[in-house]
Amino acid sequence: MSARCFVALGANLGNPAAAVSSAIAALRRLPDSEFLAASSLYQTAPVGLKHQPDFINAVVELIAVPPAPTFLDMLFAIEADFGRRRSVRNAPRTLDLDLLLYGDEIRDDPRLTLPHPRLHERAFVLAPLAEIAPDLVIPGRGPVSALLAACAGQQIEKLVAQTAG
Ligand code: PH2
Ligand code: MG
Ligand code: MG
Repeated sequence: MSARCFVALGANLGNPAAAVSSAIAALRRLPDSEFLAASSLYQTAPVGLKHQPDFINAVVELIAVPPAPTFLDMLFAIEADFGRRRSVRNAPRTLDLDLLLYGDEIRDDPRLTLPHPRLHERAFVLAPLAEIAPDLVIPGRGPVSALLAACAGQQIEKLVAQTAG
């Protein structure tokens, strides 16, 4: 069994652009999965708790072989490697990895809700997702492009990739 997955990355402590870039590299190296694409990095205003630093966000696409709960554990292990300490909900973080979609699986259990329950209302997820999968339709929610259009007003800025030399 395998599934086309999308994972959202977010960070707003330390050097968040470096953290997100090296987390993308860690996702490329994940066993039992095939890395397909990474979006640009985006600088985004915090949603939820307002008085915290801007975030760096991105989304990656991969094919995962492990079942969704096992794959989620692999994401949590990467968060832990990046020094993530869990405190209050929506607190600043060194690295957050959210499983957005695992194929077209729909589930709602205490550990894992699929599709991610807030992805459809967050420009910081929808913009990088639309960049790498413009024709994607979110099960139960609709086309990613229409969802993103409905999020106008949320402050996000695509960062231009720095080229060496
Ligand atoms: N993550 C949150 C809450 N708010 N805001 C932005 N801009 N980016 C995030 O990644 C983010 C957030 C909870 O995980
Ligand atoms: Mg999150
Ligand atoms: Mg999370």
